[in-house]
Amino acid sequence: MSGVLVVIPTYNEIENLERIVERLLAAVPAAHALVVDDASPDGTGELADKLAAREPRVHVLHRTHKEGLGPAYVAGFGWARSRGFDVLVEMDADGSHDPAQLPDLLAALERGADLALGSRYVPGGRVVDWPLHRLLLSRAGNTYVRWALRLPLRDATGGYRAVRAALVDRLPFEDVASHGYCFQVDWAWRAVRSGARVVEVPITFAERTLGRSKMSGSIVREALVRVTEWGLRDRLADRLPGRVRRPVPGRTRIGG
Ligand SMILES: Nc1nc2c(ncn2[C@@H]2O[C@H](COP(=O)(O)OP(=O)(O)OP(=O)(O)O)[C@@H](O)[C@H]2O)c(=O)[nH]1
Ligand SMILES: [Mg+2]
Repeated sequence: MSGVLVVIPTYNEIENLERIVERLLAAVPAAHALVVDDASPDGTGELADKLAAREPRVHVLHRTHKEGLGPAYVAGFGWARSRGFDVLVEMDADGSHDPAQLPDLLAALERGADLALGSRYVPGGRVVDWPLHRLLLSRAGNTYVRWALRLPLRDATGGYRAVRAALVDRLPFEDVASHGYCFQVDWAWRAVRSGARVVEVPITFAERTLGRSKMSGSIVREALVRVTEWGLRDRLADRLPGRVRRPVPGRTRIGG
């Protein structure tokens, strides 16, 4: 598959970054990596610059503030599109996503998918070494998402995915406002509703061994509030036959 860019968002991942980039380039030598760093105080951004200086397949996008995962990916996707990559990949820096499984995601795109979601909760998928409370939170979150949004996915919150750039161009990413991992739910849902071919590919997800998690209560609350709001709005729209969810052509102002 040509033109693959792996976007790796980082915030304080100095112990993990070099290893993940090495593993990635070993697993898929044709891929390029874009590190999107939100001015990590631990020097991750400077390390990324050093890696980029010695390896032409590594690129860095520096951002000035910590804004969360969503805005980092939106910026990374914009960077990728302006340079013509035609497959974009999301991958964490902390080693939870195994680069050796990236060929499985890319193969799903080659078989015709627009979006391949690395899934912990389809047959063959696994979670290794997660404390029970994290596993329960993730399972409960996904169950709620499936029910509230009527989304036919087992793992909509995961952050290891590959997407055709043509789908990224079709979805309105600029108004995907979410910061935490509900960003992942948000755009997976948009992809499914747009009629895209979305498949789940089993992955083995491993707990990070170095560095600290950025998961927080506010990320969980954001996801809960937004998913509930989207689900209610969606159901309400179904119940009001007079309401249309798309602009009415006759009322669309042209050139105005
Ligand atoms: N650029 C950027 N990257 C971030 C930000 N928050 C998290 N990340 C990165 O996003 C990836 C996922 O974050 P994690 O902290 O591993 O979150 P998580 O996977 O939900 O939590 P754990 O499973 O506990 O590690 C990692 O590579 C982080 O460094 C952010 O605000 N900005
Ligand atoms: Mg992680």
